[in-house]
Amino acid sequence: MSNQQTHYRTCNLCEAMCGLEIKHDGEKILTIKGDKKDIFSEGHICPKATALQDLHEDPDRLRTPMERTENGWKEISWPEALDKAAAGIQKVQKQHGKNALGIYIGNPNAHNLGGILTMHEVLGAMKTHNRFSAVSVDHLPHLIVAHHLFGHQLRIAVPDINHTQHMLIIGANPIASNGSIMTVANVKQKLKDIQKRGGKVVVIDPRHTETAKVADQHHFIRPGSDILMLLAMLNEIYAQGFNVKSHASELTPEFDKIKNLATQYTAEKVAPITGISAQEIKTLVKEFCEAPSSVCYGRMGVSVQEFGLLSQYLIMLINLVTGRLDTQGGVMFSKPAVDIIKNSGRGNLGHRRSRLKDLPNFHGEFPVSAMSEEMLTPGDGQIKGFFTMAGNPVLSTPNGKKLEGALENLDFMVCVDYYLNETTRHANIILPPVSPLEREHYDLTYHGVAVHNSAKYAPALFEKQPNAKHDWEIFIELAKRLDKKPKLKTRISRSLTSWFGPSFLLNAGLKTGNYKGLSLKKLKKSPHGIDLGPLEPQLPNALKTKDKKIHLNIDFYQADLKRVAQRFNLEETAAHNDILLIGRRHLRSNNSWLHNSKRLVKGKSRCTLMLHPDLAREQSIEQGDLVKVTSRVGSIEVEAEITNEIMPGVVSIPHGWGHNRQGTRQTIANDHAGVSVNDITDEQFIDELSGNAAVNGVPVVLVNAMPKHILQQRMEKEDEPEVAMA
Ligand SMILES: Nc1nc2c(c(=O)[nH]1)N[C@H]1C(S)=C(S)[C@@H](COP(=O)(O)OP(=O)(O)OC[C@H]3O[C@@H](n4cnc5c(=O)[nH]c(N)nc54)[C@H](O)[C@@H]3O)O[C@H]1N2
Ligand SMILES: Nc1nc2c(c(=O)[nH]1)N[C@H]1C(S)=C(S)[C@@H](COP(=O)(O)OP(=O)(O)OC[C@H]3O[C@@H](n4cnc5c(=O)[nH]c(N)nc54)[C@H](O)[C@@H]3O)O[C@H]1N2
Ligand code: SF4
Ligand SMILES: [Mo]
Repeated sequence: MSNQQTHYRTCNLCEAMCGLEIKHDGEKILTIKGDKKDIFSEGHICPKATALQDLHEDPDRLRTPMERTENGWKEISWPEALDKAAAGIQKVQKQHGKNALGIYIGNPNAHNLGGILTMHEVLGAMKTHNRFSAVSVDHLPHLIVAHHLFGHQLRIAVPDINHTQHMLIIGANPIASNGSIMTVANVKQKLKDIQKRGGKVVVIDPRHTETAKVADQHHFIRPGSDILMLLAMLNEIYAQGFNVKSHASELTPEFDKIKNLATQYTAEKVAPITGISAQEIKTLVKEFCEAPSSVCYGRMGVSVQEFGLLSQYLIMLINLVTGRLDTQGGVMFSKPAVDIIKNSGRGNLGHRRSRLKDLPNFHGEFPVSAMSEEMLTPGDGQIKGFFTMAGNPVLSTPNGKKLEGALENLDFMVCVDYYLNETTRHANIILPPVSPLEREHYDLTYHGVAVHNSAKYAPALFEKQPNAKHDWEIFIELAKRLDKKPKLKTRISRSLTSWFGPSFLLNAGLKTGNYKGLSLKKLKKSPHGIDLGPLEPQLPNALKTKDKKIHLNIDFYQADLKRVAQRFNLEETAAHNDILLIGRRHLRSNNSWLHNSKRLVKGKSRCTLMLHPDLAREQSIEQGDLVKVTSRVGSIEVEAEITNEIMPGVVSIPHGWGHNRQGTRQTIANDHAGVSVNDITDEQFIDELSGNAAVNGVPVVLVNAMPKHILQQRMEKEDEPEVAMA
């Protein structure tokens, strides 16, 4: 007899916070659809949502702790695993000092309520300065700009996409990524709505992306040259007299200094290098400024490249001097129910510098680009033990090959992860948490950068198995073992969390948060979420600087212009000829870890090298040929996809593939392996100002490794081709 039930929750896979309606019969999932009544997403979902079922049911997903032994992997009990994990970490730290333990925090932690609320327990107990995370191949520049200007790393301004009349999108592809540092569901519709209201969408990207296809205008830009375009735009704003005073500028003591920041970067001078003509840059500025409202927004393409921080700074300056900061339709601050800003550190840049590369840390984390070298280079402070939580840095961070070698040589490694994958296969102990459907959810992170204020809580859909642990339970159990003499306050908070689960912390956050009268009880009564209204101007209250002013720190940023001058010669009349590598995302992927879902990976290989027909001709490459792509650090071989979608002189390979490593346990991903672009991204290619990795704009050389017809013959002959084809 069927006993169909309906469960509502928010999808935790990407930043878009889509409401899901899950029909199930006991433990059996029947359907996963968009929740039409969800007040934030109104029924929108993407194909990844169904992967939550695949993930939950995946026989490859680890359900028991694992120990690597001489005879291979062995299942062990939780008490044994936790004891061994703690003992191994303690041994490393005892022998080589506290900092001999490295920690890597991966992206899915940000989508994990219990994880966020308890991570400090385990980090605190480990007491190492050698901490890294995916932030430094991602949005580190956003955090630093927010920290400097607004006084807190999480006081991030987001595009008011629901009200803007003009959206300038630089290096972001929200239609594939579903939006980032801009939590918005159904972004395609939101962009179309801008057009319906008579507004405009303009995209600047070296590829004619899915987003560019919807936009009114698209300009190709030479990778890594955005900073020049942005400087020229800033100068044009003044030249055309569009700079305005606003309530935000009144709060900015250094406002008048912006005008002369870098006046030599005129549209004419930067045009040949960027590939966007002077006239086009002038028109971009004119249209942006003449629109009744407008917003300039940049993501991965401008953040994770050589001038990531300076570019994000310029984007903020452009919004500020045109009066678009904290105004409707411009960049605004979200007002989440739980005030995460009140409850977390404001960020601190350069408090420490990395041992070898002398890179600044931010908020206690060193740039991930420094990680492998810190493991490989002997001396005081060398990383000998490693702890990862929800991360796959072998596939996700620059020069994954080098990292792989470093992991092999560690004394001890523990991973909190539910897959035996490219990173965790190096662990001594793997501690697997429950699946996302077995835990409660409230989006602490992404309500904080949402384009509309709301709050929603969902209980776990399925009760976890008796022999299973949440991420937060693992963290607390490890913390207890590592830190045997905690302070009374810590002991109490650990005990309460262990008893009541993280929702008791969430409830406290709601009750002391930004809206009176909210509580967990109230949220539980509203399974489709509670609407808390559109974004509203919040300056000066939103500022977390002590004097309630916006601090431009102009000297700090201006100093970085030296690097720009060294990198680009304005007297040149044409761009360099280097072939530059960029990344891309696909709607059916999620970084490196959803490739074990058949529904998501089926069909034609997506791990291809996109290149323009002109470049292909120059390099004697034809459609489907296998191309050897070489950078300073190594080579990969990948199938050519010749397309007008990408600008000449640029090639694109998506990240997160390369599931052909030996000894992993992801059957479907193995069958659709692809190659890892991060085997050729360069850990020495960074944004020196922030330490952020530069995975976009990596110079590469192409060689035709094998024409398509030979490749096909080979593949027919061999069951297991030598080259990784998905
Ligand atoms: N489907 C899917 N969704 C995801 C993810 C995923 O892996 N798959 N990942 C999630 C995560 S962790 C994040 S951080 C977000 C990222 O979200 P987005 O930043 O929107 O995603 P990307 O596709 O990386 O977009 C970057 C764009 O920058 C362009 N680009 C590359 N180099 C340059 C350059 O030098 N200048 C300019 N102007 N453009 C450049 C690329 O062509 C690309 O279109 O997506 C999230 N959502
Ligand atoms: N070349 C290139 N490289 C990139 C990017 C790019 O655009 N180009 N994008 C970068 C970006 S934006 C990001 S965010 C990073 C992502 O980098 P990472 O965060 O290191 O890697 P992911 O691929 O997201 O791997 C997540 C891991 O967490 C595990 N996992 C998933 N959910 C959970 C959970 O709930 N609990 C636990 N304990 N484990 C879980 C998965 O099994 C997987 O092993 O990649 C970066 N790397
Ligand atoms: S867009 Fe993101 S949040 Fe929405 S269903 Fe897809 S993966 Fe989930
Ligand atoms: Mo990310």
